[in-house]
Amino acid sequence: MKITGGQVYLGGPGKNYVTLRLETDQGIVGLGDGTLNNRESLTAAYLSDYILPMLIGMDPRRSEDIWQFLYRGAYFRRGPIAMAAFGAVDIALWDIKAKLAGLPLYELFGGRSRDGCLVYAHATGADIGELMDSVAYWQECGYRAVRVQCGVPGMPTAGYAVPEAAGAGPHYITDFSGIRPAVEIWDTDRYMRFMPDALARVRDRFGPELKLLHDVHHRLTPREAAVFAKSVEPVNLYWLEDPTPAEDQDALRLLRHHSTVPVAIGEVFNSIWDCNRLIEEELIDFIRVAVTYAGGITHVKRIVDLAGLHHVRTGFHGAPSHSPISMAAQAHLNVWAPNFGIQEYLVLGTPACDALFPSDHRLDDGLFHVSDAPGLGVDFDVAEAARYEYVAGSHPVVRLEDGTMWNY
Ligand code: CS2
Ligand code: MG
Repeated sequence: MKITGGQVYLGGPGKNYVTLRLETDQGIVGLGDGTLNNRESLTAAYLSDYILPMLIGMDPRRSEDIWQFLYRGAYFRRGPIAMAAFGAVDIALWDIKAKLAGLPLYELFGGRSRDGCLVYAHATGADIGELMDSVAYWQECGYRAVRVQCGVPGMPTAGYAVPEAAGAGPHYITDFSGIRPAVEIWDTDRYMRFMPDALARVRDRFGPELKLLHDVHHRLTPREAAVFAKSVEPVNLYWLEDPTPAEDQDALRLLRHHSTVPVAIGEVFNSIWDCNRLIEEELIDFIRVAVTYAGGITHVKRIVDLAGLHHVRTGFHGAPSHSPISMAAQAHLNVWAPNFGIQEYLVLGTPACDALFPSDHRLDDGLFHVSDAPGLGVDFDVAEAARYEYVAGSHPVVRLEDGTMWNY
């Protein structure tokens, strides 16, 4: 069997999806996703200019060897752009493999470990009143888990709470602000004084059943993160996400020493080497890598297996920037993984997105049910794709009030 050609499509409804189509001499087409939020044209170029020409003539069934060829052959290791481009190829090769076998992808991993997979939505509001309405909206939609982000009084811009109108329904939270990023102002003291009480008020209002998650979005120092984690323990969060930047994997030791709050980290990682210590030393409870960003199914499955040895569950990233193709790949891993935790999943399906990526995956009663169609169970309408083009943009940057550059 041989790869005979392929195309890269850049664009989509509300997001610059990077979609890879691989064609084979047996008429089977594989779909992959290389969408790297905020820098999409770079992975598209990596695929078009370098990878696609190399793949022609290769046997698509040799997905492991092709992964090693791309990773070792690049010489300069890892990095988000390369690993997202490799991820697109890998997802497409697994799609081809499963279609060749006439099986849904999860069967190739080891079959189902569950029927439906727990998902969570994003509740947000510019103030506590809007936030309560937003939590109520997603609970009424059937979600059993909700991420809770609230604007902070006196914080000039939100504080990583996208001030959407409560109950806005299925929508893209496009955090893009044009190619020159908007500047958001952050004040840790205001956040530390306000957020624990806001989270406690949400817990009081919605009771003990609803799973509540909160994303600190890398904004605290390790010490501040330890103080904050301790202060929110009474809220009984399902997880506290990205409490402190984790390039320094040792930074989590302090928090772990002072608090039992569950910690979720990983959406900015692109390889097992970014998180192996966090997992092996059990400094986290959930690993948040995204299949596209972390080199595709082949590499992420290694991360999931390592996590499974250390009581770490999966909580794959699933922001609205993720294509239905990468979300489908994650859905198949979710239904197989013995150490599955939860999946971030916002888009309830918009007509434009469903027209571009037809599939019979479905959300029911707060659980995601993956398609049993052969392969990923998602298609790509090439004619529909012609309606979209790339729109350059970046999400905001963050500075402290004195102008110091901080973490978005
Ligand atoms: C967020 C992301 O969903 C999340 O957990 O951290 O939406 C993040 O802000 C974006 O992916 C950044 O591009
Ligand atoms: Mg996050």
